[in-house]
Amino acid sequence: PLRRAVCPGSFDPITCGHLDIIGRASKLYDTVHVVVMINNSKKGLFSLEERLALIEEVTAEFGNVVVESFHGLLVDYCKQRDIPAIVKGLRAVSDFDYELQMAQMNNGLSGIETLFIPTNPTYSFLSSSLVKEVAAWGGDVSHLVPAPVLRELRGKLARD
Ligand code: COD
Repeated sequence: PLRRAVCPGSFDPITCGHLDIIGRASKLYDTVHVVVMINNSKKGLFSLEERLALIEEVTAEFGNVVVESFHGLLVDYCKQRDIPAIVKGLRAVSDFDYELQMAQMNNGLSGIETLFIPTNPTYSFLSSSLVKEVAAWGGDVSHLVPAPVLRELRGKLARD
Protein backbone atom coordinates (compact mmCIF):
# COMPACT_ATOMS: atom_id res chain seq x y z
CA PRO A 1 0.00 0.00 0.00
CA LEU A 2 1.04 3.60 -0.51
CA ARG A 3 2.57 5.18 2.55
CA ARG A 4 1.31 8.67 3.23
CA ALA A 5 1.97 11.34 5.84
CA VAL A 6 0.75 14.83 6.66
CA CYS A 7 2.90 17.90 7.35
CA PRO A 8 0.46 20.38 8.92
CA GLY A 9 1.00 24.03 9.78
CA SER A 10 -0.04 27.64 9.35
CA PHE A 11 2.68 28.34 6.77
CA ASP A 12 2.27 32.14 7.03
CA PRO A 13 4.52 32.01 5.04
CA ILE A 14 6.38 28.77 4.32
CA THR A 15 10.08 29.06 5.31
CA CYS A 16 13.24 27.15 4.47
CA GLY A 17 12.77 25.33 7.80
CA HIS A 18 9.36 24.00 6.73
CA LEU A 19 10.66 23.16 3.28
CA ASP A 20 13.59 21.18 4.71
CA ILE A 21 11.21 19.02 6.77
CA ILE A 22 8.79 18.54 3.86
CA GLY A 23 11.65 17.53 1.55
CA ARG A 24 13.01 15.03 4.04
CA ALA A 25 9.52 13.59 4.65
CA SER A 26 9.00 13.31 0.89
CA LYS A 27 11.94 10.87 0.76
CA LEU A 28 10.42 8.66 3.46
CA TYR A 29 6.83 8.50 2.19
CA ASP A 30 5.20 7.86 -1.15
CA THR A 31 3.06 10.97 -0.79
CA VAL A 32 3.28 13.89 1.62
CA HIS A 33 0.19 16.03 2.22
CA VAL A 34 1.12 19.56 3.20
CA VAL A 35 -1.97 20.98 4.86
CA VAL A 36 -2.63 24.59 5.76
CA MET A 37 -4.80 24.39 8.86
CA ILE A 38 -7.30 27.25 8.88
CA ASN A 39 -7.41 29.18 12.15
CA ASN A 40 -10.11 31.85 12.00
CA SER A 41 -8.88 33.56 15.16
CA LYS A 42 -5.39 34.12 13.72
CA LYS A 43 -5.32 36.61 10.89
CA GLY A 44 -2.18 36.07 8.89
CA LEU A 45 -0.09 38.26 6.63
CA PHE A 46 -0.72 35.92 3.69
CA SER A 47 -4.23 34.88 2.60
CA LEU A 48 -5.05 31.20 2.42
CA GLU A 49 -4.86 31.31 -1.38
CA GLU A 50 -1.43 32.97 -1.29
CA ARG A 51 -0.07 30.42 1.18
CA LEU A 52 -1.35 27.50 -0.90
CA ALA A 53 0.08 28.93 -4.14
CA LEU A 54 3.50 29.52 -2.55
CA ILE A 55 3.62 26.02 -1.07
CA GLU A 56 2.62 24.54 -4.45
CA GLU A 57 5.37 26.48 -6.18
CA VAL A 58 8.20 25.60 -3.79
CA THR A 59 7.30 21.94 -3.22
CA ALA A 60 6.79 21.11 -6.93
CA GLU A 61 10.42 19.92 -7.18
CA PHE A 62 9.73 17.00 -4.83
CA GLY A 63 7.16 15.47 -7.16
CA ASN A 64 5.12 13.69 -4.46
CA VAL A 65 3.62 16.54 -2.44
CA VAL A 66 -0.10 17.30 -2.31
CA VAL A 67 -1.10 20.75 -1.01
CA GLU A 68 -4.48 21.31 0.65
CA SER A 69 -6.19 23.39 3.30
CA PHE A 70 -8.47 22.17 6.07
CA HIS A 71 -10.86 23.78 8.53
CA GLY A 72 -11.21 21.60 11.61
CA LEU A 73 -9.20 19.13 13.62
CA LEU A 74 -6.06 17.71 12.08
CA VAL A 75 -7.14 14.20 13.10
CA ASP A 76 -10.37 14.64 11.11
CA TYR A 77 -8.38 15.57 8.00
CA CYS A 78 -6.27 12.45 8.51
CA LYS A 79 -9.34 10.26 9.03
CA GLN A 80 -11.06 11.60 5.90
CA ARG A 81 -7.98 10.83 3.82
CA ASP A 82 -7.09 7.62 5.70
CA ILE A 83 -3.59 8.92 6.50
CA PRO A 84 -1.90 7.24 9.49
CA ALA A 85 1.02 9.57 10.25
CA ILE A 86 1.83 13.21 11.02
CA VAL A 87 5.40 14.45 10.46
CA LYS A 88 6.61 17.49 12.41
CA GLY A 89 9.92 19.28 12.68
CA LEU A 90 11.41 19.82 16.13
CA ARG A 91 13.53 22.95 16.43
CA ALA A 92 14.50 22.96 20.06
CA VAL A 93 13.49 21.76 23.50
CA SER A 94 11.07 24.69 23.60
CA ASP A 95 9.05 23.09 20.78
CA PHE A 96 9.01 19.75 22.51
CA ASP A 97 6.51 20.44 25.35
CA TYR A 98 3.76 21.63 23.05
CA GLU A 99 4.49 19.16 20.26
CA LEU A 100 4.40 16.27 22.74
CA GLN A 101 1.03 17.45 24.06
CA MET A 102 -0.42 17.68 20.56
CA ALA A 103 1.03 14.30 19.57
CA GLN A 104 -0.49 12.63 22.63
CA MET A 105 -3.83 14.39 22.20
CA ASN A 106 -4.00 13.44 18.52
CA ASN A 107 -3.06 9.84 19.30
CA GLY A 108 -5.71 9.67 22.01
CA LEU A 109 -8.35 11.14 19.69
CA SER A 110 -7.76 8.84 16.76
CA GLY A 111 -4.73 6.56 17.10
CA ILE A 112 -2.71 8.61 14.63
CA GLU A 113 1.07 8.57 15.10
CA THR A 114 3.29 11.66 15.09
CA LEU A 115 6.89 11.38 13.93
CA PHE A 116 9.46 14.08 14.63
CA ILE A 117 12.34 15.05 12.37
CA PRO A 118 15.10 17.09 14.02
CA THR A 119 15.45 20.46 12.34
CA ASN A 120 18.46 21.21 10.23
CA PRO A 121 20.55 23.32 12.68
CA THR A 122 20.79 26.04 10.02
CA TYR A 123 17.09 26.68 10.60
CA SER A 124 16.73 25.90 14.30
CA PHE A 125 15.90 29.52 15.19
CA LEU A 126 13.61 30.09 12.25
CA SER A 127 9.88 30.75 12.44
CA SER A 128 7.34 32.41 10.15
CA SER A 129 6.69 35.10 12.74
CA LEU A 130 10.36 36.08 13.04
CA VAL A 131 10.66 36.19 9.26
CA LYS A 132 7.70 38.60 9.08
CA GLU A 133 9.06 40.77 11.87
CA VAL A 134 12.59 40.99 10.47
CA ALA A 135 11.32 41.61 6.92
CA ALA A 136 8.90 44.31 8.12
CA TRP A 137 11.83 46.26 9.57
CA GLY A 138 13.88 45.87 6.43
CA GLY A 139 16.14 43.04 7.62
CA ASP A 140 17.54 40.50 5.18
CA VAL A 141 15.63 37.21 5.17
CA SER A 142 16.77 36.06 1.74
CA HIS A 143 18.57 33.00 3.16
CA LEU A 144 15.58 32.00 5.32
CA VAL A 145 12.71 31.78 2.84
CA PRO A 146 12.43 30.33 -0.67
CA ALA A 147 12.80 32.89 -3.48
CA PRO A 148 9.07 33.07 -4.37
CA VAL A 149 8.25 33.83 -0.73
CA LEU A 150 10.87 36.57 -0.64
CA ARG A 151 9.32 38.10 -3.77
CA GLU A 152 5.81 38.08 -2.24
CA LEU A 153 7.04 39.41 1.10
CA ARG A 154 8.74 42.33 -0.59
CA GLY A 155 5.62 43.04 -2.63
CA LYS A 156 3.42 43.05 0.47
CA LEU A 157 5.74 45.18 2.55
CA ALA A 158 6.21 47.69 -0.27
CA ARG A 159 2.43 48.15 -0.40
CA ASP A 160 2.16 48.89 3.36
N1 COD B 1 12.46 23.90 11.12
C1 COD B 1 11.80 22.72 11.06
N2 COD B 1 10.48 22.58 11.21
C2 COD B 1 9.78 23.68 11.41
C3 COD B 1 10.37 24.96 11.48
C4 COD B 1 11.78 25.03 11.32
N3 COD B 1 12.45 26.20 11.39
N4 COD B 1 9.41 25.85 11.71
C5 COD B 1 8.27 25.15 11.77
N5 COD B 1 8.49 23.84 11.61
C6 COD B 1 7.53 22.72 11.57
C7 COD B 1 7.04 22.34 12.92
O1 COD B 1 6.83 20.95 12.95
C8 COD B 1 5.69 23.02 12.99
O2 COD B 1 4.79 22.31 13.78
C9 COD B 1 5.25 22.96 11.53
O3 COD B 1 6.45 23.10 10.80
C10 COD B 1 4.29 24.08 11.16
O4 COD B 1 4.78 25.32 11.61
P1 COD B 1 3.83 26.61 11.59
O5 COD B 1 4.45 27.63 12.46
O6 COD B 1 3.50 26.96 10.20
O7 COD B 1 2.48 26.08 12.17
P2 COD B 1 1.87 26.03 13.62
O8 COD B 1 2.88 25.72 14.66
O9 COD B 1 1.04 27.24 13.78
O10 COD B 1 0.93 24.75 13.41
C11 COD B 1 0.14 24.23 14.40
C12 COD B 1 -0.94 23.30 13.81
C13 COD B 1 -1.72 24.03 12.72
C14 COD B 1 -0.27 22.07 13.22
C15 COD B 1 -1.86 22.91 14.98
O11 COD B 1 -2.33 24.08 15.61
C16 COD B 1 -3.05 22.08 14.51
O12 COD B 1 -2.93 20.90 14.27
N6 COD B 1 -4.23 22.75 14.36
C17 COD B 1 -5.41 22.15 13.85
C18 COD B 1 -6.51 22.06 14.93
C19 COD B 1 -6.27 20.85 15.80
O13 COD B 1 -6.29 19.71 15.37
N7 COD B 1 -6.05 21.11 17.10
C20 COD B 1 -5.78 20.11 18.11
C21 COD B 1 -4.31 19.83 18.25
S1 COD B 1 -4.00 18.59 19.47
